[in-house]
Amino acid sequence: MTEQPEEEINLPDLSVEELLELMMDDLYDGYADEVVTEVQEALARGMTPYDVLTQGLVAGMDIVGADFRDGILFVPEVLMAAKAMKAGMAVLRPLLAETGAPKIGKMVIGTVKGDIHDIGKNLVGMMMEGAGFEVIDLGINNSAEKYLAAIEAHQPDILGMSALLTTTMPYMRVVIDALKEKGIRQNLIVLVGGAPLNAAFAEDIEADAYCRDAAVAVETAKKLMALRKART
Ligand code: B1M
Repeated sequence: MTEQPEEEINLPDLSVEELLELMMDDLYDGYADEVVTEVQEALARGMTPYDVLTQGLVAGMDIVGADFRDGILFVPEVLMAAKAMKAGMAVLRPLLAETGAPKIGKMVIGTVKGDIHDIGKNLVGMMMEGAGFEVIDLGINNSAEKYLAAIEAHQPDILGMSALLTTTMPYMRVVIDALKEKGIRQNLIVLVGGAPLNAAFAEDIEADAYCRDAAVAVETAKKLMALRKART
């Protein structure tokens, strides 16, 4: 990544590409306030919230992920970047959720037991809200019991599970088995996602679908909800 320039940067002087580049750099460096200002500037330029999210924040986080993997960044730096990402997402969240449309379904979502990664899960929740779903977010580190209790309390159409670690993704099977044991598996659409998963894994644990990213999660949820409605 490029060094932070010493001179004052005047955001309106930057092209959109330079602005996005700066947003990615500042996210990488964990500068939350700067990221918020740049997100606001990009929106003021007429970029859609979705484009700011994907071309600025998610693109920046991808670089953080690669450098974390390669041992260039370490946990404290990644945490700072994650904080900056969350600050930017907080600006976009109400805009992405602003549809005014009637709710088209209800989703309970959470990261599985043993796993504290929540950025991707939060993004999925935001995009689902934006698409007109009611979203109940259980946060991180959810046991099967917590999922079951939330399903009983909220009666969702969809259960979404996220896992970012190869060591925690098998826990999704534990949750699905618990749904089967309770006799409620067939009442729910189960969607799973997270970087280490794939479609074969989702099929193996008998989830309804693997969602590569938040946009796919929305499309899949809408498609499976429509199929379900057509059957009833
Ligand atoms: Co972690 N971490 N981390 N980490 N971390 C990864 C996942 C890792 C791949 C990094 C690496 O080595 N390259 C690696 C896992 C390796 C493996 O399992 N094979 C790893 C590790 C090892 C760890 C620790 C064990 C490190 C340590 O302590 N030694 C530790 C684990 C702690 C734990 O969970 N018990 C740990 C800790 C952390 C931080 C706390 C520092 C921080 C998390 C902060 C937070 O989430 N609040 C962190 C981060 C940020 C990452 C990376 C860099 C970025 C993850 C991220 O937010 N990506 C990550 C590297 C990477 O993934 N490239 C890494 C951006 C996000 C938008 O993408 O989450 O994939 P993603 O979500 C996407 C899709 O996957 C999908 O849609 C999302 C949006 O498009 N999706 C869903 C996700 N969930 C979905 C659910 C759905 C549908 C779609 O439901 C329907």
